[in-house]
Amino acid sequence: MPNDIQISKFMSLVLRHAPEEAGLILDENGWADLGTLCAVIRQKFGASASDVERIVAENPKKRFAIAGNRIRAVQGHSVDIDLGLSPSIPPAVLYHGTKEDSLHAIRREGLTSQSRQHVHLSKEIETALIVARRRKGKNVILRIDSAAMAGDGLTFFLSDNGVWLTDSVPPRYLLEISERELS
Ligand code: HQG
Repeated sequence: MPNDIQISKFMSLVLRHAPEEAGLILDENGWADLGTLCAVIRQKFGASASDVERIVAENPKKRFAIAGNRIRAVQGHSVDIDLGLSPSIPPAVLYHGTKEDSLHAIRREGLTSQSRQHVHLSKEIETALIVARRRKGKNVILRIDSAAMAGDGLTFFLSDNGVWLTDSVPPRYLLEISERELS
């Protein structure tokens, strides 16, 4: 039984950040050749093409999309690709989970995309908490006034797996949620 999580992490790595590690070339929309990826995965993990299809279908966050003989990650890229998403009107409020260590910089410059192409935001506060908990340290949840941002002409995109994406969030649209409100 191949290690699905390991394979999924490898797929995220090569489809979002380092395609060259699997000899892949991403087109301008982030699509890569599925056969090439499956061949690398067979060699590295002993998993078949149908395992790859199953891993894509069963991925809990629906991180990947297959179209014919092509595959791509639906968000989270650091490589410069265009997902081709149309701007969407966001819910009035969105959330972002982060760590206390980052707060000083975030208060000063707002949320910036760091190594990725976008800032990632969620509709549910619970999702933001899960994102924050991926890292060590004290969790901080930020409430984003997305209605005001959209009203000021800032653009949002909704990824195919339900993540809200935007270029950056200036500090004036951020509100820190206290621990008390979280419990
Ligand atoms: C922080 C996972 C200092 C930001 C998750 C975050 C998500 C700043 C970190 C997805 C900052 C970037 C994305 C500033 C933002 N100064 N730190 N001005 N602005 N930050 O991993 O949102 O499992 O690139 O708060 O579930 O944590 O990969 O972004 O802590 O959906 O599919 O800089 O990754 O999805 O970290 O996570 P990341 P993220 P997957």
